[in-house]
Amino acid sequence: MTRHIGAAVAAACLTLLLAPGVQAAETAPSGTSEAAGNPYERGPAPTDASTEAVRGSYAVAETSVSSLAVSGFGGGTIYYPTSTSDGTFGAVVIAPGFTAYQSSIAWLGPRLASQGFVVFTIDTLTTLDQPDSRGRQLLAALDYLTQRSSVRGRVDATRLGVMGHSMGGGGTLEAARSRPSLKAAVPLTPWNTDKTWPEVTTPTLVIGADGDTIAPVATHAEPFYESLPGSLDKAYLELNGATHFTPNSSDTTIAKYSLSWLKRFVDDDTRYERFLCPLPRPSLTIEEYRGTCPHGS
Ligand code: 9J3
Ligand code: ZN
Repeated sequence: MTRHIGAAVAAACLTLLLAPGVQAAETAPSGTSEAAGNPYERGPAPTDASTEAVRGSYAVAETSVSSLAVSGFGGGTIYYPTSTSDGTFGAVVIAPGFTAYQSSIAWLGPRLASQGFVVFTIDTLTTLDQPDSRGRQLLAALDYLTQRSSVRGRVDATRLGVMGHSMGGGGTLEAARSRPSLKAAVPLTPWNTDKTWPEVTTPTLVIGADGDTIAPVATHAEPFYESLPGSLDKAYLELNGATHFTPNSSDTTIAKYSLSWLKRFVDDDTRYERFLCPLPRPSLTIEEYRGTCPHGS
């Protein structure tokens, strides 16, 4: 945080008012079926409408992280559920693409946080950083989030995921390859010069766009997906009528399947399995969907 920076003192005090008092993990989250066996479920039973909604059931607050207060990445914004009565939450860090800022992926922050995740949208050290660097920065941001951030007490450091757009999506694959403990990865119209990812052991949903001319699916998203191990929980969603920049604005299909993937693999929430398996059929928004079903087997 930015305690030593004058302008941020008020924000820091506000955060201190909101942050304390997260209950012990032993506390049963209310409104969930922990008795049925999963202590990580958060929020009500999902429906098509809830997974497609612009906001989920949790009220969300945000706190800005100055680049001057961190190292290894460029700062960002943490979006988090305000509830302190549902235990800790899984977390996801999201990186933007080449020449872009956190603003380009900001819509995902409150959208996913309101469903019960701590979400950290980041800036990179420079906007020209390549995918390998973006991968390292995603991991540095996760470490900051779980170890030093003002919301660290709200985060379950054992349940983490990564996402990113374009070169940030390429970085998402790099991060997963470097840190097998990650529970989920979702590259969005990913771009990388490395076309093969057999080393990844993290469940990965690759989202491509049929009209992408910057990271064409034939030379990026598709070979990335196909090169992931066949034994892995993996999926390939190709958006219909979409471009390289579709992930830069609110998109119901990206949100529904990213959320379902994070819920299924960060929270081990099998209530979301039905949105992933059997494989979604082609539609007005889905050009194609490939995957290994059922998951977790
Ligand atoms: O992050 C991206 O949008 C990657 C696509 C790109 O501009 O690559 C050209 C070097
Ligand atoms: Zn490779």
